[in-house]
Amino acid sequence: MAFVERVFSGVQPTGNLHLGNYLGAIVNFVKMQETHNCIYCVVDMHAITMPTDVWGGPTGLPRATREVTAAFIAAGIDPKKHIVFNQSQVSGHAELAWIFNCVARIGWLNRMTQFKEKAGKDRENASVGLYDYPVLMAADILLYRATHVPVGEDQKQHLELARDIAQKFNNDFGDSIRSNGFGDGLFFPQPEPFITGPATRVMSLRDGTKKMSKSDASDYSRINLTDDADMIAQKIRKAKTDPEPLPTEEKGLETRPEADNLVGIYAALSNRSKAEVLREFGGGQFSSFKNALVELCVAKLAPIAADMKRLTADPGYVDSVLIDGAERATAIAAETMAMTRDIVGFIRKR
Ligand code: AQP
Repeated sequence: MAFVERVFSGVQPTGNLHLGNYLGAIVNFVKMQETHNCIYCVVDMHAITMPTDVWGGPTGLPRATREVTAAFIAAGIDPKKHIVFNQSQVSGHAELAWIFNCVARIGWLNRMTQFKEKAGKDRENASVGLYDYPVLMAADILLYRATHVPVGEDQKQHLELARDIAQKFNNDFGDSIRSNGFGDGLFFPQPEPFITGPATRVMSLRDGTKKMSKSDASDYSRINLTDDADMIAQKIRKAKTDPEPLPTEEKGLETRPEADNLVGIYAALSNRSKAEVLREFGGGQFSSFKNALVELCVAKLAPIAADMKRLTADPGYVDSVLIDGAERATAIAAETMAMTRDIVGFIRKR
């Protein structure tokens, strides 16, 4: 079956949207609008897999959902040409996740490293939702039969699981797909991860071996999209480095994770390669490179922060974007779900 090329991706409304989310995911969301039909989702149902203090509970969640939506729009996503909505407004995500729960195998989920990291030592106390997170993510993507998924490096394993689920569903229900006239047995596409650019894994400013993350206890580990110029400058000046000058060639970054990270951030924000950045700054001290990085970060992020502030001050407008997006998403999702019910053998009203 020839699939219409469609992009789907999501961001959790768990607060502190940071430079890693921006460079690893949102920048590519913006780019892909030029070539694809795109669906971008604020995945609020994923957010509630963590304890309430992480996502802010019932009063914090709407604020965080609007903030991610505002970041999408401020970064350049066009919610009229494409679709922007919050996951919980489209019931198909949960419905398809249930069917996929019956397709995915426990052994597959047991291999997911993100669950191990997020559950930590107290695994028995983690929510069932956190364990099942990758199955819901597969449903998010395949509900729209999306073919391309722009994500950061950390989501690669989840994307592989989504591909396995699509393939097993197509195999398990191949005869039914054919007898219902829904194609040659390939009902769900194999979604392709789109992990590209010099910043697919932005690291913590305090430790170049750890991912920049919303949940890091230290705010100095990340640059938030809402940080003002002073805060950005403070965080970059305090960022961990080593005593050597910057190398002149990229291979000199191999054993220097902090230097590699800062050069990668500069490269991504200036649309250049790391080699080009090192041609300009290699051999120099970190202090002058950091000054240039502060200037670049502020120039790129300040307009986004200002726009986010303007948008979040108008929650009525942001909600209207999400409601309109959810209506358009529902139309696509309803089609997939009707066919999926027929394929599985569920009786439905016609
Ligand atoms: N450090 C990162 N570098 C590059 N890309 C990143 N992403 C996240 N961190 C980095 C990408 O951002 C998108 C949205 O992520 P999410 O909201 O689903 O959150 P997450 O993947 O769980 O990562 P966070 O933001 O760091 O949160 P916590 O602290 O909860 O782990 C995804 O495409 C992700 O790859």
